[in-house]
Amino acid sequence: MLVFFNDEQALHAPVHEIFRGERVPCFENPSRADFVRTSLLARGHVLRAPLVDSAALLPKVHAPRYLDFLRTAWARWLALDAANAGTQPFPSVWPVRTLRSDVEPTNFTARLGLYSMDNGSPLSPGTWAAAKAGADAAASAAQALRAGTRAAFCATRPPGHHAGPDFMGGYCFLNNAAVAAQALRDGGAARVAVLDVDYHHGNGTQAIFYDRADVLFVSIHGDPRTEYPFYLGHADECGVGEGDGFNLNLPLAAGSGVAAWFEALEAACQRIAQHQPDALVVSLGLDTFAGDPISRFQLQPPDFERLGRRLQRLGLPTAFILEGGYAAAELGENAARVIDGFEAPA
Ligand code: OKP
Ligand code: ZN
Repeated sequence: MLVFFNDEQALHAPVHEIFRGERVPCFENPSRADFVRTSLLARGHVLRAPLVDSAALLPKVHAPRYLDFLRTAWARWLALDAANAGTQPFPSVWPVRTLRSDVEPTNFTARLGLYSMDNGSPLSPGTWAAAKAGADAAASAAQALRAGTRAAFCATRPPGHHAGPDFMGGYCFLNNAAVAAQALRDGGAARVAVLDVDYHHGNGTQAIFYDRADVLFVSIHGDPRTEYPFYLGHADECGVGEGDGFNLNLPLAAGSGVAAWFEALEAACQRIAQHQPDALVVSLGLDTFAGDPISRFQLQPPDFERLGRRLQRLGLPTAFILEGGYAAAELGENAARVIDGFEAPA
């Protein structure tokens, strides 16, 4: 399978995040990509650097003022105080209901809150470069599919599916899956489907395409009543306006077993086939793995092969975009298994 890997990912390396009120080492860190790289190389895959610039695509899925903020955030953080070089900014105030988000404050922390859904997405000096390279990989995958390649895998980090039209969140900054879907549309695909199998609901991707019928969004995830991102991902979210009927959420109770998960996958695949898309984008979170430290589904390594085989049966040009998966040492193996299943003889 065509695999994109970008070295810039390592430039996004925040040191700690807040977990239960305490600073803990970041779950989403460069070692994740290292394990994926090692595993894929060991299986004989060739890793290619992204070759498409996503700059023109980004404003089609994100608001310009958000992109401006993200691109300049670290420089502005340093401009506040040179000593900030060794510290991480966190938001501390958010424009929730009744507060205004149309007027952009000049205060840095206030802007950070305006453009964040949580305090769990720390910035580091290379965050923009890493996120941009991931979006470039997604655009590269779309271009390859357009040129007739059956499938491509983007070993991207940081992940993207929580990043919405104008906000970061859940370790995500630029929505790589949305970039791929938009690039496929721009390249002539009349209809695209995004299947999000990350443990966490892809609220950002859902929001970006919620009013559109051309991009179907289908997600299998932990029930947001108990699982991040909590405030989106319920079964009654079906789309709005022209997009009504083009959003399908399949939440499962935290702790759900493998059989329930594959039943949901079957429902997801049937809805996707009915959409008759020209291409499929898979938000491939591997945090459904039983050993994931922050998630509660029970998939085992062979189940990732089964997932790959089922997706292969859809018969669609497919772009895999890596999202979550925090059992880092097993991440490479599980990613490789999805590819193996997809490439297994039918
Ligand atoms: C991102 B992706 C643990 C807090 C959890 C949010 C989870 C983001 C998951 N310290 N923070 O969907 O895998
Ligand atoms: Zn996740």
